[in-house]
Order: sequence, then C-alpha cells, then structure tokens
Amino acid sequence: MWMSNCKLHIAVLAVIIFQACARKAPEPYGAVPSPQQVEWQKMEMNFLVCFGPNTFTGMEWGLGTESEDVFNPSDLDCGQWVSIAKAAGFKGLIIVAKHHDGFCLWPNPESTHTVANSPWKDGKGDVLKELSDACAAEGLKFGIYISPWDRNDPHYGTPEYNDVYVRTLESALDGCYGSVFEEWFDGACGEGPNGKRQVYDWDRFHETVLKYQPEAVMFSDVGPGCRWVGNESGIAGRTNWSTFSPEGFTAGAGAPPGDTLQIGNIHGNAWVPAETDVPLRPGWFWRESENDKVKSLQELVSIYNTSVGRNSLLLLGVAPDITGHIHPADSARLMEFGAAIKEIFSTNLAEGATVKASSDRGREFKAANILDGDYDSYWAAPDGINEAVLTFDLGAEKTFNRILLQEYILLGQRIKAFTIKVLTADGSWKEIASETTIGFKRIVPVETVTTSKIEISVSSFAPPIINNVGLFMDKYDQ
Ligand code: FUL
Repeated sequence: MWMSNCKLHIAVLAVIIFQACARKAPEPYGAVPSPQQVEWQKMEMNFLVCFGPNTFTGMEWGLGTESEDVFNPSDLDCGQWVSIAKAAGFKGLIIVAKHHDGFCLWPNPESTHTVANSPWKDGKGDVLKELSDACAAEGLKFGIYISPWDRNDPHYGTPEYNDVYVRTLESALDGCYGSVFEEWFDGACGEGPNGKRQVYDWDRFHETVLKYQPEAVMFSDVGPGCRWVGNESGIAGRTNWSTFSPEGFTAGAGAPPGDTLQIGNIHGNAWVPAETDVPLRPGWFWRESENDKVKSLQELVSIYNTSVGRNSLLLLGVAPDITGHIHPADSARLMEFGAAIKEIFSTNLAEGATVKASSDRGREFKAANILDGDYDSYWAAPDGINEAVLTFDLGAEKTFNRILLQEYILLGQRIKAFTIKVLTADGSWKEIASETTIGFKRIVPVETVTTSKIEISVSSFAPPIINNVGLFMDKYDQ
C-alpha cells in the first residue's frame, strides 16, 4: 500500500514536472526590445512632416540667414495633416520642429529665430501646439525632430551651444506638448554661422530626452532607440537585424557605413531597430516645381515592401505647402496608398488553413497559434531544437505572391535563415524563396503561385518562435 502510494506520488510529480517544462516559455535570446520599442515597432508607418522657412524659399537646407518674415502660412491646418495620416493608415506624426536653418516652429525662449518673430498669427502661433492637439484629438502619436545642427545660432561650434541645445530640447519636451513617442536626432552636421562645427554632447542630449519623455524612442544614425537605415531610398536590408553594436560610433560622420546600418549586426549587443526615412517627393520640403513628382502608387507599395516588409518602420516625409496644407497631389496619392495596403493585407489566404510543426514545446506553443491573429500567442520549438519545418494545408488551391512572417520579438530576433516551398501540380515540392532574417515583420515577394500546401523551414540561434504567417496577393507592386 505504502509502495503504491509512493509510486502514485512519483507519477503525479513526474506529470507536474513534465507539464511545467513543456509549458515554459522559451528563454529570451540576445538583445531584446524595451516595451516602448515594441509599441514603436507595431506602429509600422509614420509621417515626418517637413515644414518651415524652406517651404517658402524652395531650399532643402536653409542658410539660417532667412528673415523670420519668410514664415507665413496663409491657412495652417494641422488637423488636415493628421486626418490624412490617419485615413492612410499612419499611426504617428513627427514634426521637423527645427531644421538645420535653426528656425523653431514653436516660441523657443532660447532663440529669436522662431515663429514668435514671424508675421504668422502676429507672432502668437505655435505649430507644435496645434499639431500635438490635433494628434491627441485623432488618437495619433506625436513626435519631434529638433536638428542638432544649427546654421543660425551664434553659439554653434562652441561648448555653449550644447547648453543652448539642451535647453531647446527641454522647452519642447517638458510636457507642454504632451507625450512624445519619438525624438529624432538628424545626423547632418555642418558648419554654423561662424564657420565652426559642433562637438555634440550626445550623452547630455539623451539624458535630457529621458528626463522629460522617458517613453520616447530616440532616433539617430546609431540609436539608442532606433537607427537610420543608411539610405533615403526606402530600402532596408533584405537581411535586417534589429540587433546592433553602437560602441565606438556616433551619429553623423562617426556613423558606420550605410550598408552596415541597412543590415544591422547579426550578434549586436543592443536592440536598435532600423527606421526607413524617405520623402514622398524628390525633396523633403514642398516646392511648386515638384507637385507633379510625387512618388507613384507602385513606388510607394514597393517602399512599403522594402521597409515595413523588411523588419523596419517606414517614416514617410510629407511636405505641407505654403498655405499650410498638404497639397492635393500628395493627399490623393496618400489616400491611394493607404487603400492599396488595406486591400492587399485585408485578405489573408492562409486563413482557415491547418498548420503542423515538426515539433513544438507543448499545447500553449502549438503551431495553430500562428494563425490565430493574436500577436502574443505564438508557436515555439522545444529547447535544443533550432531547426524546424511548418507545413500549411490551405484546404484548397490559393493564388498569392506575398508571404508574410512575424517573429515574437519580445524574446529577441532568433531566426537566421528560412526557405519556403510549395506543393506543385505533380506532387513534388518546389522551393520558391530562400531568405535570412524575419524580425517583427517580413514580407517575401514571390512569383505569383497557385498551391494548396506550403512548407516553411526555419533555422535559428535559439528555438524558433513565429507568431504569424500570412499569404497575400499584391497587384500594385509588380
Ligand atoms: C536628412 C536631412 O539633411 C534632410 O534635410 C531631412 O531633414 C532628412 C529627414 O534627413 O539627413
């Protein structure tokens, strides 16, 4: 009796231990994102609103000597910018609050080169106030770009400028415009009015942002919150690690080469995902002569695929005109773009499929989680298994040309290679893609294919984790 009781206890214990092991979530691998970086990544598309003296002078980089009288929009309407962004599927707007010419779109007490000395609203206007209010009203996030380079400030090129710049950051970030989701530090760094270059005190700049806006993700060429993608053409690396080792580099001339920024570092020690900034027009600022040069719908969908679809955020430069409105040519294109993305990705041809994995780590991590539409439920392989195959039975023949995959980045970026095969009419499997990284979101373009079964093989640095797979048809980017 005693023996059988003992056996029973041992058996129960074994089951409990087995279940506990089976249900344990995988350990994180390598550098992982902060909660703010996860939320930031989920935004996918934001506007970079470029507006200031350049809008009125037709320049890309103002000299800093422009009169404040130049800035005088006849009918500024930040509500229009925000409603266009929202309708086109963008989640936040970052405003160029001070470009390299030094002109501030808010009454910055550190400078006389601001809206306060312009004729606009008799010097009583504040673009940051109007835009942050409009964002709050529509539920979009608000971000700020304040160029460290300043061609107007007389202190530029001396240690005092770092103090001026810190106080400038404070005056925009201290909460008067609500919460700021991203602070953008441009890497462009030239000479100031006295011909000198500035040695920036990046540590102080970062501390200042964190003090007033602890939730803000900080952009620069090399992070710390997110990094430049290394080009302004809308193209993230086909291999794109969100991991990156920034040690020894600084923004601007001290940044690594563009191709390194495009790819990241495979074993980078920090989570510094790529952001892809690209203007909607040839230039970042509005010019009458470029009204007919707005990127085409096909170009924009292609940029979506090579930015959002390559584990990056898309930051699209949008340039309001001298009236203070987004020009009809730009707004019409943005509407078409938003509608196209919605159309492509609203019909997931993998819906209703069944999926089997070569292994899983228990019920909570079963392969079916991949198709449940919930970002926080995922399939994961058991510990010690770094190679796995997922087989999707679509139930019927489906025709598609985009395959979307997502890793659960809260536990790191783990997958280093994957291949995709489809079942052909003669019953054999044909490889249609062989790629490297996935990250938060990967959209793999393939030749249009019709099949009833697809097989995805992954190879990773730690047990692979996938939380979403989708099949789509894109008729716009051909
Ligand atoms: C660049 C700048 O020099 C451009 O003027 C623009 O602000 C763009 C977003 O970043 O590096």
